[in-house]
Formats: sequence, structure tokens, C-alpha cells
Amino acid sequence: MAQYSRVSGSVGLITLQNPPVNALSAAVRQGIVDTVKRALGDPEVKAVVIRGQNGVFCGGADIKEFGTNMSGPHLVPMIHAIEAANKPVVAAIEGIALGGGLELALGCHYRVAHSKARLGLPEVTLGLLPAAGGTQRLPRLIGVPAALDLITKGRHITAAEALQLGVVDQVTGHGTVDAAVKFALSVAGKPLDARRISTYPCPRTSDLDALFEGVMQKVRQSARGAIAPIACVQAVRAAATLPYLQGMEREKELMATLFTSGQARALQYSFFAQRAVGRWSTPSGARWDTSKPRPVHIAAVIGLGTMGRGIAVALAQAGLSVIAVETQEKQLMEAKQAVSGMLERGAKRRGVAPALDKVSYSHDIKAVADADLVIEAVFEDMALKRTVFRQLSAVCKPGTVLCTNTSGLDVEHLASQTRNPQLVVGMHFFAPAHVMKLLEVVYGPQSSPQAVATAMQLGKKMGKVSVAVGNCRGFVGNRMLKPYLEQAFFLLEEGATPELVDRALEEFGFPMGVFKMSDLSGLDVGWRVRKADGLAEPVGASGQPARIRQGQRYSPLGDLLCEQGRFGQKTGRGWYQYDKSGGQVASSDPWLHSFLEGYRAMHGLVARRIDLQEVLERCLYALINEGFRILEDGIVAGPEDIDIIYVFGYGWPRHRGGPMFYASMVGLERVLERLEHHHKAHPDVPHLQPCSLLRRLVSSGSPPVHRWREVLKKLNSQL
Ligand code: 3H9
Repeated sequence: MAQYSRVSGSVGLITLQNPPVNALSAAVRQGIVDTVKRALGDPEVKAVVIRGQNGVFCGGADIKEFGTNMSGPHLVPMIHAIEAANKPVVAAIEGIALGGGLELALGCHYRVAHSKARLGLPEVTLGLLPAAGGTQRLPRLIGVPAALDLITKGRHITAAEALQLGVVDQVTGHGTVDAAVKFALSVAGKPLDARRISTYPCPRTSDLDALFEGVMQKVRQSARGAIAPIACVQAVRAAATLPYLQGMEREKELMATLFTSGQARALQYSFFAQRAVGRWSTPSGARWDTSKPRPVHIAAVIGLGTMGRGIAVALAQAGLSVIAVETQEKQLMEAKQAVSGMLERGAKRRGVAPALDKVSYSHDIKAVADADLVIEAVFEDMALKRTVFRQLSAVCKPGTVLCTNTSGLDVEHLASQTRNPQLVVGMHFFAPAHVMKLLEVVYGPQSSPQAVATAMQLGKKMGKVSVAVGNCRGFVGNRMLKPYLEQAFFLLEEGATPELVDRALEEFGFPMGVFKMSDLSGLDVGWRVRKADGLAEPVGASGQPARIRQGQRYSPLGDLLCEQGRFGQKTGRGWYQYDKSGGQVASSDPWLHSFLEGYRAMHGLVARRIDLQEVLERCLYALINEGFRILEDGIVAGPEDIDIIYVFGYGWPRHRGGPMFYASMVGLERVLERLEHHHKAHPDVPHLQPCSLLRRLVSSGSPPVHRWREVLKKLNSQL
């Protein structure tokens, strides 16, 4: 809806009203059409100002409408009518002007923005392009290179940058609407021809072909298979080479192909999923809206290895006072330097002062006595963590929330070492902890709603996407990773190479294949865990056949590489070779290929031809199958939790929505049929045996992913 009033005698004021972001729903569009008509027809009105309710100009088209039968006036003619008006129309931009919101403002003759406003055309992040004239007007206003940068990246800019680029005409630090009204009065009656952006020629750029070729190459590389960024380049090219109306036709055509694409569906699903995970709930009935977090002013980190340092930086950057504890003097000195360096670099990037004085250091765990929340980040060893939790329980003030950054150990067991197990949760960060957006907040059966809410809120404060998950081995992300890695190893045994497996996964859209990723994070990490689990034993030591452990098929390939000191990038050799220890450019290693041949010969394995499709099915469907088990076990509340974990923490391509969304796009029957097929071929691999939830979803008609929560509830109540 849009409200109309007259202010300062002769200014028609139109207020968009659709909380929380004044999205351009059918009713808002109709409201704009009606109120603009009214203002233009009112002889007393000399100029018009458009603003949004509650200090928010407009968040763009209403994304919720995209999946429905859209009705109401279209944005393009609505914006044309504003631009064609014979009275000046001024956009008063407070809060945000994004997507269709900025396009609406670009149709106005003038734009006045508040200094804290953010502007942008983020449609590309939803698998779309700015199709209400954004791809045609922005380049005409600010030039092709700057428009390409904003449109292909979907970047939000500050009001200051918008002013510098020429997107807005004035920035104010005070009442934006008052400033816009004053501005409108000052331009009333002046000619408007030079203010209609659609009539501008696109600023000339030298060697347009070379510019677009270069940009297209870069965009293709970073898009990892996403189609929207490429369509954005094509649309801007139309602005640069065609008259406005023909450019608009091209924009419409390109949008039509994107609008119904699976990628747009996946990205819009991901947008809503990211917000849905904030509305967490646990099987015990704790919920985001009924659980009150404890205030956290002072946080402590125990253990200043790589993870602890990153966590300390993330906490300090979020404005908390941080007590950083490391018992080893040498490590403490190094950590001080590293943390200060990270804080300084981060502050320089963000143009703020470094929060160096927020962090105090100690080698004594007693220093955390006053902390409101402590995050333990010591070495991944249960005995050590147990000791730390006992000490924390003794030294911390009553009510301190105790968190562990374990990546998979039993949170409940650690809780049992303390006096207040209800105050213990997991906060599983991802390396580097001050950069990676994902945080798994792990609750055990005894964790109180308040402890979960406190960790979730702290995650939000640190700018993380936090997902509440139940306590199980590996939680969600690492639990699903296990069958994925296992399949990759088995594929090597059966005839694949690391290069083939990685190629399949990178073409799917992962930034790095599984073997390159393993080289980057270090093969020794998994080796240590497998040794602790009694899996990685020297061949023959257990008296079992080398390729069977604990009654199941097992591949010792990773262990054998570690026995040779091949730990990945850090040693210059792993699944690939690198020019030096710590090198980052992977190249094929003939040694590895002959090692694989020798291994197969020793175990009587005959290499067969494996294609890219089999790699994808074996690796991804095994991972997805574990996702269904996680849902079945009630470790997460819905598929969105899993998908967000994979998109934000494990490099799953966002334009494919996440593993569970992807499964629903492939078709659950198809996933089931292929798992059955691969399980039949490998009956000794339990991870390939389809999960019963998958079977039940298929027999209940394979509902779309947004209905799984509801179906899960129904299925659970029938048990
Ligand atoms: C477009 O404009 C296409 C056109 O070019 C052409 C068409 C022909 N629609 O994120 P928050 C909801 S495409 C519907 O938690 P924040 C959101 O779901 C659009 N709903 O708050 C949430 O609902 P709930 C281009 C929307 O302060 C609530 O608002 N625009 C929309 O952290 C609060 O959101 C964009 O891509 C929307 N457009 O961040 C902007 N936007 O409470 C997308 C938000 O039920 N939006 N909601 O969970 C954003 O980036 C952020 O929401 C924003 C606010 C920065 C605006």
C-alpha cells in the first residue's frame, strides 16, 4: 500500500507501507500507481517526494510473490510513468534502496539519501537481474564499468559511495524526508528533460568489446556455473550498445530465462532458508521466540591455536571484551602478535580503529572468572577438553555459559564434567573463524533454552549465520562429510584419480574438489581422528583384512599417504604435489598414480572406467542420504538447517540451494533409485543404503522441500 498526503503546501508525499522492508507487492505497486496519478493530477502539487514507512525506503520486489501467480500493475510501466511525470519526483532514501527499490528511485528525477542508507541491485544473488530498468538506467547514469561492478556482484554501497558514483544527488545526516521536501521545492517548475535517465546516452567507454570480454571472463570464473551473473553482463552490454527501448526488450528476455530457472528457485530458497534458521527450535520444545539469551559483555577463549585466535578476533570485532587464555608461554606470545595483526588488517579493510584494547591475555585459566561466556578451543582431544571443562566449572562465576569449539566430540559428555551441565553448548566455528560465516550451535539433552539462545545471539552479533543442531558425532556438517569422503576414497580404489573426482565436484560448483580440499586442510587431521577411533591401524596390525574395519568396507588410502609423511600442502605432497611445502598450486603427481596402481594390484582390484556422473552420484547422494538420517534422528528441525550449513560452511554452490534442496530438484525417486543401484553394487557400504526417511518421503509422493517439516512432523506423530 502507499499513503498520500500533501506537505509544505505544494509537495505531494507518497509513503510506501509494507513492513518490514516496504517490498513492492501488488498492493504497493497499485498504491504507487494511484498516488502518483493523484499527485500529478492535483494542481496545488508542484513536486512529489516518495519515501518508505519506518525509515526504510524499499527492499525491492516482493520475493514471496515470485513463486505465485503475480497480479497487479507491472513495475516497468509504473516506473516509466514516474520518469515521464511533468512535475519533479524526488526519492527520499532512508535505510535501504535495494533491487526494485533502487530501480524505483532511478525512475525518479532526483535522489536524496540519508548518510546511513545502503543502496544496491542485489538481484543477481537471487538468480535474477534488475529487470525494472536497472540494467539500462544504471550504466547510463554512472557508466558501464561501475554499473557492471554493482550489478554482477549485487554489492550494497553506502550513501557516500552512491554520491561519489553519481547514483544520488544529495546526502543528508538529518531528516531525509525534510531534506527531500526542501529539495523538491527548490526544483519545482524547473525543466525535467535532463533528469530522465532513460534518455541519457550510455557514457562512451573505450574498447567496449575488450571491456566486456574481460568482465565476462572474470564473471564466468567466479560464477562457478551460476547463470545470473552472465545474464547481468549481457543486459548491461545491451545498455551500452542498443537504444534504451531495445535494451529494455533485451533485459526482459534475459529476465524471462532466469525467472523460471532452477537456479533462481535455489537462490531464493536459500534467502528464506538463511532467515528460517534463525527461528530455531529443539525437540525438547525450546524455541527462539520464547528463550531469553543471557547478556554477554565479557567473553573468554581458552587455547590460542589457529581456531582460538580467529574466535578471539571475531569476538573483539563484535565489540566484546575478550580474555584470551593460553597456558604455553611461547604460543601465547605468538598468538598476541597474530591476533593484533588480524585485528589491524580487519580494521584497515573496514576503515575503523582496530579493537586491540578489547583483548587481554593470560596464561592462567583463573583469569576467566568474570567472563559471561567462555569458548574452549584447545586441541581436539577429549581427555584435554574434559580437564579444561572441570577447571572452568570450578573457576567461572555462577551462570557463565560454557561452550566448546569441538568439531565433533560429545558435547553432552563435556557438560557432564561441570556443575551446571545446562549451561554447556557447542559453538563449532569454521576456519578461519573470523572470516567463515557459519556457526553450528550444538545443544545436548541437558542444554537449557537460555544457553542455546545465548550462543545463537552471540553468533548473530559476530555476523555469523548460526544454526542450532543436536549433539551427535560430527554434528551436521562433518557427519555428512564422512560418507562423502569415504566414497571419494572408494572411487580411487575402483579406478578413479583425484583429478577426475575433483573435476566432477568443481564442475558441479564446489570451489575445490574433495582431494584438493583435503590437501589444504591437512590429511593428518582425519588420520588422527581415525587413529583415535581405532580405524587407522598399520596394515595387518588388527589381524583384519586391510580394507575392512569394524565389519565394514574401509579404505586405508589416506592413512597410507600419511604414513609416507604426505600431509597435503603443508608438506608439499598429498593427493597432489606442490612446488614447495606450504605451496598452494596443485599439480598432478605421477608418484600418486603409480602408488594407486600398486595399491590396486596388491589388493586384486581391477580399475574400471568411472565417469563424472558416477562421481557425483556416489559422493553427493551418500552425503544427502546422511542428511536424511540427520533429519530422521531429529538432529535438525528442517532441511533448511542442513542446506545453510553446507552453503555457508562447506562450499556447496549456493545456486544449487544446498544438498537437501538439490535432492528435491533432482527428484527424490531418482535419488532413491540411484542409491539403491549403488548399494546393490557395493552392499558392504552401509552409507549407500537408502535411509528410511527418504523411502517414506518418496512413498508419500515426494513433497517439495518447503513441505518436509510438515511431512516430518506427520510421519513422526504416526510412529
Ligand atoms: C527485485 O527487486 C527484482 C526487480 O529488479 C525486478 C522485478 C521485475 N521481499 O533480512 P531480514 C523479509 S528482487 C519479501 O531478516 P535485515 C525477510 O524475508 C528483490 N520479503 O532483515 C524477512 O522476513 P521474516 C531485490 C523480504 O534487516 C524480513 O523481511 N531485493 C524482502 O537483516 C526482514 O528481513 C533484495 O534482494 C523482499 N524483497 O535485512 C533485498 N526483503 O521476518 C533482499 C526482506 O519473515 N533483502 N524480506 O524472516 C535483504 O537483503 C534484506 O532482507 C534487507 C534487510 C537488507 C532488506
